[in-house]
Amino acid sequence: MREDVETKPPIVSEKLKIGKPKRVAAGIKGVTESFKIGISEAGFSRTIKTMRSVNRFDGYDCPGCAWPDPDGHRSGFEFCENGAKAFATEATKKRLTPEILSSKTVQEWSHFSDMELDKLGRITHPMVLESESNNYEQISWENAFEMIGNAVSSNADPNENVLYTSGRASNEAAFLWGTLARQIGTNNLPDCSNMCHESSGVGLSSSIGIGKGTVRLECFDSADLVLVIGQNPGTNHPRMLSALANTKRNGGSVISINPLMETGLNRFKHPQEVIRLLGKGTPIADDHFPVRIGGDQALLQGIAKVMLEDGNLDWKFIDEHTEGFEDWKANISAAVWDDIVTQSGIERSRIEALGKAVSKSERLIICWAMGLTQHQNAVATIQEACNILLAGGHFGKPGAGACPVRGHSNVQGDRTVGINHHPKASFLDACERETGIHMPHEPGYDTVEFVRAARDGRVRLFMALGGNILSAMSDTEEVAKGLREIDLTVQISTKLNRSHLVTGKRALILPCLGRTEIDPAGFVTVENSMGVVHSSTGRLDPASPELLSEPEIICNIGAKCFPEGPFDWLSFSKNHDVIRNLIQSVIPGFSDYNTRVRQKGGFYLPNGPRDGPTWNTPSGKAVIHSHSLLERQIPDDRFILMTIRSHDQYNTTIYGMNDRYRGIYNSRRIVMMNQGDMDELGLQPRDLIDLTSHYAGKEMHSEKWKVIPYDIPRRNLAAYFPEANVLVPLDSVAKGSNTPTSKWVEVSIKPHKD
Ligand SMILES: Nc1nc2c(c(=O)[nH]1)N[C@H]1C(S)=C(S)[C@@H](COP(=O)(O)OP(=O)(O)OC[C@H]3O[C@@H](n4cnc5c(=O)[nH]c(N)nc54)[C@H](O)[C@@H]3O)O[C@H]1N2
Ligand SMILES: Nc1nc2c(c(=O)[nH]1)N[C@H]1C(S)=C(S)[C@@H](COP(=O)(O)OP(=O)(O)OC[C@H]3O[C@@H](n4cnc5c(=O)[nH]c(N)nc54)[C@H](O)[C@@H]3O)O[C@H]1N2
Ligand SMILES: [Mo]
Repeated sequence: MREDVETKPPIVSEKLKIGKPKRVAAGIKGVTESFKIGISEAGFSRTIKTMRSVNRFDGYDCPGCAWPDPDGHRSGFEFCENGAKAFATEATKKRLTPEILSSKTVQEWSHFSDMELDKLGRITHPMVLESESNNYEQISWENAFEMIGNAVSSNADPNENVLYTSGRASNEAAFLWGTLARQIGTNNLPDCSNMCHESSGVGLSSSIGIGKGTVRLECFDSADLVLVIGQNPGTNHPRMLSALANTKRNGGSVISINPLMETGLNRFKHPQEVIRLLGKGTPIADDHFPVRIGGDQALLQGIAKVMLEDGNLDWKFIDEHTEGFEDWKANISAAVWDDIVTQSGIERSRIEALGKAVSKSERLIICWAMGLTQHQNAVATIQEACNILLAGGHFGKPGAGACPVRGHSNVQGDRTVGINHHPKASFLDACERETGIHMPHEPGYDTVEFVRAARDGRVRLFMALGGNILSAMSDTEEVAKGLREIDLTVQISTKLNRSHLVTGKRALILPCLGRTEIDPAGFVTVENSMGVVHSSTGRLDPASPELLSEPEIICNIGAKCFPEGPFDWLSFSKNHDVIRNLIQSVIPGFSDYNTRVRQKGGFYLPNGPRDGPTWNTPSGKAVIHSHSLLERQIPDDRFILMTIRSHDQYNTTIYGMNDRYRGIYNSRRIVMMNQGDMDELGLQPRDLIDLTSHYAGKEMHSEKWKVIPYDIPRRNLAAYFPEANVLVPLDSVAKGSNTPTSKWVEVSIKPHKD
């Protein structure tokens, strides 16, 4: 089906410029960049208006990331450079009208780069791609909903329907989306979380009884030690640097564990504290451990070894609150230093010093993101981190705890309100009671299982509430194969991306309001990375009068699929308060939802390990899990590649071609390599190489990457996603969470020959 539509962005020759990585994050440059980007895309007055309201108590929730806002005082401008880019890309004045979109075939559009597609602007009207056509055409909302209703009723097996969610969807939209899937009769609810923090959810749930972090923002003020593992906050969670600066100011230490020394962790100038802008900025990390890719489990076991030898543990806490300690102690004692040092790439004496600091800490926070979650042993590694926190008694007190730093601004909320392919029976029972809809209990597909099912011809309808499954998922070609097998693919979205071009036999685009825009049904709500539920109110005029809110789109689909009831879909379409009343009756923790969410800053959801500590586990205690290290044999000619974000992208949305903090300009098709490895292979900066990934006998190829020298451990490489997703094998996943191993791709390298 339209096999000639390009699944990947074109390879163009760019003039790559290599500079020095930046030593200081944010500062004046961060502020000027923010305004420059905003004003160029959205215009002066819209930029000022929106930037004044972002993350304010009565403003809109920045779609840039899930980092929380202060509970108390907030400055006039609570923004960061990347929040500004996220705003500008949505509030842009450019419009992708039906005339423009239909003027080219999907094949022609597919030769545009991802950045060029995004820069076409906001989609203004519902559009359809008919099976015999290569051009999208305008369709009425009514006919579009009808088409979906017919598709659902003609699919004999409910499991032929799949509903994907990207983590920007509000609680209201997500709750309705999950309900729609279940009324269709399936739990096929893959979501971006499957590719993101699923490993954290799985690991933490079984260790501490909740799949979420256990710290509040103010904990950073009183922590005496914060470990930042596998995370690049300077680019991806810039407002986190303020919290880390507070830790430092109050005498605490920050330690970075990352193959790369990321900008922002060295020095940070708060963009909102103008007085400080001219100074040198706050130094953040006291120490940096350049762990080898995938070496964290070993490093954490090394730290645990030192803690156990020191004996400076919280014995009372261990006794009262945990199980599994003795097994863990035996397991860690048996771990061999040679393996720990080889896998982590860090000398024993350095690990011992780190272990001592951790063992001495009275209030320890461990933060992590994709550097831990996207590995084969991700769940085990996260549980090792949790073990360290449990052994030191770092739960249920201020200044301490687990802090998985979420990505998409409402990915955590979506999970809370039911976007889950294996929901709990208690949730389904409550849903059934309150909606009258019979709820299926059989687990559904996650993203990997969806791709397999689609590829094997077992999916007939795919609908996406935002996102870009084609480019975000591993193994781009397999995803394309899968999507092309499907009868109808539907994208509810704001901007065009490659998932609108590589489609099912027929395809629909349903354009929706964004966060920044006025929604006649009222504000929506989201949950940040620390479990605070709060409101988000758009203030800008919608990009087009045709746009509908996500909840209204979902309600109309529901009404067309199930006109006979028992659920009165349309009664939820015009007032978001009504949806919140329903959520409140189904999900614990949301009592007085509509009242409490109108209070300044919203409200915290209950969190046993943080508030008690109490543990919602089968035994009522936190579980210390023991794991062995993976045994890995990497052939001599192979490298380990991690796929990461540049400073100029939001996942698959490419804002620009620079990675300013890393000193890489004007190209994204680069591979960062240690100078020693380049010398050994006789490679010069900018030389073109071809990459082949290897997994379980399968090889995947990608050509023409420019190599650049970078301060990265030997035999480790870094490249940007989504371009590098063609190299990540579908079957290479984290054990227990099924998350693609985007940070561990075994590759071999050849110089490119024309
Ligand atoms: N501006 C901007 N903000 C974003 C996003 C964006 O794309 N752009 N995306 C959002 C989303 S959805 C998410 S999930 C977050 C992602 O936030 P991050 O997790 O910070 O994003 P990545 O670029 O994937 O960076 C992973 C970091 O882990 C390190 N790393 C890789 N492998 C390993 C390893 O084996 N061990 C250790 N210790 N470190 C490793 C890399 O060097 C890198 O610094 O950001 C969110 N915020
Ligand atoms: N190799 C590799 N792959 C990865 C990762 C990695 O580190 N390496 N990271 C993974 C992670 S952490 C994540 S979270 C996923 C992200 O996966 P996704 O969430 O699927 O992808 P995004 O790029 O965030 O989706 C962007 C699209 O969302 C739509 N959109 C934007 N705003 C709105 C809105 O308000 N409403 C609606 N309905 N649509 C909107 C626009 O059309 C835009 O093009 O990617 C994963 N893929
Ligand atoms: Mo993410």
